[in-house]
Amino acid sequence: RAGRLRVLLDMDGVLADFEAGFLHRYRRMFPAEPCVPLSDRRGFWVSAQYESLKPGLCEKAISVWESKNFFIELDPIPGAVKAVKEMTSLKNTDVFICTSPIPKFDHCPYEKYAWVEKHLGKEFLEQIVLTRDKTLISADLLIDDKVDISGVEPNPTWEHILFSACHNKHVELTTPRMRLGSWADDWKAILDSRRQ
Ligand code: UMP
Repeated sequence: RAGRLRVLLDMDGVLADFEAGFLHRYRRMFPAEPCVPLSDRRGFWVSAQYESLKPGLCEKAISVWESKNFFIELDPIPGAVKAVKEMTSLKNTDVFICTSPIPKFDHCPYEKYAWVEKHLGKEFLEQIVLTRDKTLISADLLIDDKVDISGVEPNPTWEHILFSACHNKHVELTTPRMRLGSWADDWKAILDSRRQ
């Protein structure tokens, strides 16, 4: 595959709107409990921020994304579907979805596949990588909204592009790292900067 660019796209927070879907369902399931507006979200772990808001809310937050139909009902992030289709049609470009399923496997892995079929089409099911450790997967780029991506491989092959999200937009990046503010930004230029 010499001369081709391989891109990994994270799913939650990059293609599917996990944060908005979570808040919406949490308020429906726990109307009497306090919540964190998206503008106040800090840190990747929703469960940790909710626990610090009130003891016991960690468990309640987890029960939200463990519930049936949570993942399939997530709305696409604005511009994501168009961008993925466009990226896939680019010359010399291989696009994969790289996503970490939650350990409770009753619904999540199934619904992630169903979401991809629904929004990107059956052909795209071939491009899904489910892994809890993204450092194992080799690629040129990983577009992901999680600030710290680590695992057993100390030197992943990919360059991490931080996709902006409500929980990371205040984070100041230390090492010279690129950000993609949204799918309206120039993601093609970022891909081109990594081409040989
Ligand atoms: N997730 C948690 N706890 C949280 C927030 C998210 O377990 O507080 C899970 C749900 C998503 C998964 O399915 O993380 C997303 O992982 P990435 O693929 O985006 O790294």
